[in-house]
Amino acid sequence: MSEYDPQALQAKWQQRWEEQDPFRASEDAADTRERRYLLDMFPYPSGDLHMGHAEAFGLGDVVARYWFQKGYNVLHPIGWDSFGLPAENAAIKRNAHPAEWTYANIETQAASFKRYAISFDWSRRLHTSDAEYYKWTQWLFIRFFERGLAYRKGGLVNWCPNDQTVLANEQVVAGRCERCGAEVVRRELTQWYFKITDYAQRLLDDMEQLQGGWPDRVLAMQNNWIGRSTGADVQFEIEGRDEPVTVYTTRPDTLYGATFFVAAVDSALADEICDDEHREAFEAYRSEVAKLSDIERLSTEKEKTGVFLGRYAINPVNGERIPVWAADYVLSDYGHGAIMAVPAHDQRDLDFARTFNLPVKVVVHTGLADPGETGIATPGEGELVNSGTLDGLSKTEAIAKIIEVLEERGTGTATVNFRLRDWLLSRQRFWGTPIPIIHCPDCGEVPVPDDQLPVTLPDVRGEALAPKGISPLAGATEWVNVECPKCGGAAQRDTDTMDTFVDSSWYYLRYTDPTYEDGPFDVEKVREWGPIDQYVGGVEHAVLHLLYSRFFTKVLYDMGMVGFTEPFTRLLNQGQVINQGKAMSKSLGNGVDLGQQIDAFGVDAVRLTMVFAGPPEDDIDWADVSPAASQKFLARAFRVFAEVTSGPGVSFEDGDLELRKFTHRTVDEVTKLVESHRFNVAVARMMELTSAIRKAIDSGPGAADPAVREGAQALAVMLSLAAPYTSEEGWERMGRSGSVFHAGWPVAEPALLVQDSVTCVVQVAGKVRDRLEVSPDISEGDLLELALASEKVRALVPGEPRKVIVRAPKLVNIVP
Ligand code: ANZ
Ligand code: ZN
Repeated sequence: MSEYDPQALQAKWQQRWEEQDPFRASEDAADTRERRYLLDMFPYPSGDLHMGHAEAFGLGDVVARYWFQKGYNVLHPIGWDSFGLPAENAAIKRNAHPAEWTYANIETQAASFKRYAISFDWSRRLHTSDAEYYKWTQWLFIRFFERGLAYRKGGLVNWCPNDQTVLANEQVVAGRCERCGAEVVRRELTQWYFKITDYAQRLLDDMEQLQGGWPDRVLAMQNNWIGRSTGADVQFEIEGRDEPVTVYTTRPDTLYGATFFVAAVDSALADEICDDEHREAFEAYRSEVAKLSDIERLSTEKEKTGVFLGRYAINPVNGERIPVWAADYVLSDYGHGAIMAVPAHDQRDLDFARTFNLPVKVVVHTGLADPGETGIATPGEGELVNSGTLDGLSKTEAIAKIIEVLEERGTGTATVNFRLRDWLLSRQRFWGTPIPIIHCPDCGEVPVPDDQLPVTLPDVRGEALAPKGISPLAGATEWVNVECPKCGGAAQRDTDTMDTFVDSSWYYLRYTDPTYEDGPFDVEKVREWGPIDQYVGGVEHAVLHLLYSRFFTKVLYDMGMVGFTEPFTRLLNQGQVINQGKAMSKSLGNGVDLGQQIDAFGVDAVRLTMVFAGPPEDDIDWADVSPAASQKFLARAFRVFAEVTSGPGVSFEDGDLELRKFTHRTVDEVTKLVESHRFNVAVARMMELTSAIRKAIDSGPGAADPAVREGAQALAVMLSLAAPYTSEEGWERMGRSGSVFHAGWPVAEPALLVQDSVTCVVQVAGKVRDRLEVSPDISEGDLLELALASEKVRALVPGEPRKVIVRAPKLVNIVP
């Protein structure tokens, strides 16, 4: 193998690494090395690894391998998020069990990960669909249930008509199912929820800990999703109803401008207060709306619709009678499901008012034209008018004052509201964690006793899994019918399974000891390893997995099981791999197959291309990068390693000073670049070092010079982060024993980083007039200033020069 042959290197080293198992985290108590925990979001086993995996895991591996080189005790585990719909759909199609497809794909992916040389600790592998894992998902569910954090309620839920299952709000993207893209409809169902809303404020507050460690955009997305707003709850009497009705408003200052009242058409309130005369129209309208998605309901484009309910509400501040309407733009599950409408200052209310000819009353003078005429609401700052004692106040002053008044009279209070809803976790599908609850006609919801966990899935396969709107588990009568654990009477198991996001909300804790039998995780070990120092994954999880995991961690903290409140200290969101400017897709025919790329260019070239393409957060357009060029570079580095002729014991101090300085400067820079995740620039520096060594071999001190060995060794270690096969082979060729992976990160000697000065020639009209000693990295501006300040130059160029040419650091030419 004197020529660079990536496929041969892969065959050779993959086998050796399999034997050596080089990346085990140490649990030895005597091992005092600092611990670091790096985690890539675990994969879903759909088919083989793809380009997206290659990028995400390739970038994470740069950090992990850097930490190994730095001598940390690194935990870098891998497992599979292996429950979920695609397995079930494949099983229906092939008349098989979802486990067959799932575990076959896991094996395929595991083999590909090994070939792709990610530095995993393979001894910690876990699969969320293993009974020994989901036993603990169930155990956690029961703990949440006992704390009142898992509960069942009826209500309108998001329903995917294609997958025949409910979805959490987080899984509805622009009105469509996050998984299959079908338009989501609403259905009335009784379902299990996690009370994530109890943690809304803490989910916001603790983001403080994540500042700087997480991308700003992810924090902003979570912030928006949680959607905290401050305002007031205001009580309105409804004529002929005993109890007042509460509305939530962020603008209590506009109370005098409320000219009508709206209840969500699908709310119990609307149904209750509609009078006989209007009932027919109301019910017809309600069934029309039931067909719409939330997105359609809230669309500002859509013509406003609604019906008058025949009743009046009383404005608590001025006693005015205002008509009560039902409409779809008010949602039943936000605030209190009813609003006071202030058309002058809220656009949706104004659109509605104009559609139904309702009055518009300006109560904040903003200096803008009358909304009743322009059709443009004025929500901004201004001075209160037509508002009794509030007149003359600013918006902020008026909000404070009116809240005071309302509280005094007992008709309102200051309130904080969150847009976040509870997490709907039941799924009417088979391939998931069974909900460990037994429904007893006498005792109600009874958790399965801990010593009877796990509740394993019954054997259902093929056609029996086809979606029917109820869980396939309901058909497994023997499994469903059980004795009530409390009273012994006839009872039935819950037949829904959990959202797979429950499985992935705690897996990072289990890696610390994936076979632990006394709990979901070993509390001691989590204390030693947690929280995760660096998490790597796609931004598509910004409000799903990342929010749920943060919630779980806080609950576990409250249970005394973990000592931290945030699971992921730092988060890296890699970009996407796209092709020809577009996301890869079957319909566009622009997919790129990872296996083919590896066959054509070798693992290292593909990995290096991923790392070199640009900043890790940016998308990589595969049409713009060149794995062939990466391969060429690796061949050049390989030849350098192969040509080193001085022995391993040689003293570097005797080496060529210029090359030594170059090497140490590169080490210094690459270290900083890797630390700050500018991996692409780090690769560029390694390429420059490779050229410098090449030059030293060919036209400098020659291959036998100790500086050549020093540079080549440093290069091999640094390059091992992105190109493990080439580096490992190079290391062996240079006669080094042991793996390059644990060779230790090179350390730059400060003495070799000091830059000497360079001589700069200063010309006036092309003739040399002066020489200056300057720093080699002087800026053009500074250099010109120095040159113009030279006495010899000033004598010849008294005024403004006509023209200057600056070539820092070596030349300045001035034309007087
Ligand atoms: C009167 C008002 C006047 C409002 C005004 C706004 C501007 P955020 O900020 O999202 O919390 N609202 C309350 N409950 C609603 C529901 N169930 N469905 C639809 N809209 C609802 O929004 C709070 C504002 O949204 C509330 O303040 C209310 O309209 C409306 F010049 O009350 B406001
Ligand atoms: Zn019972």
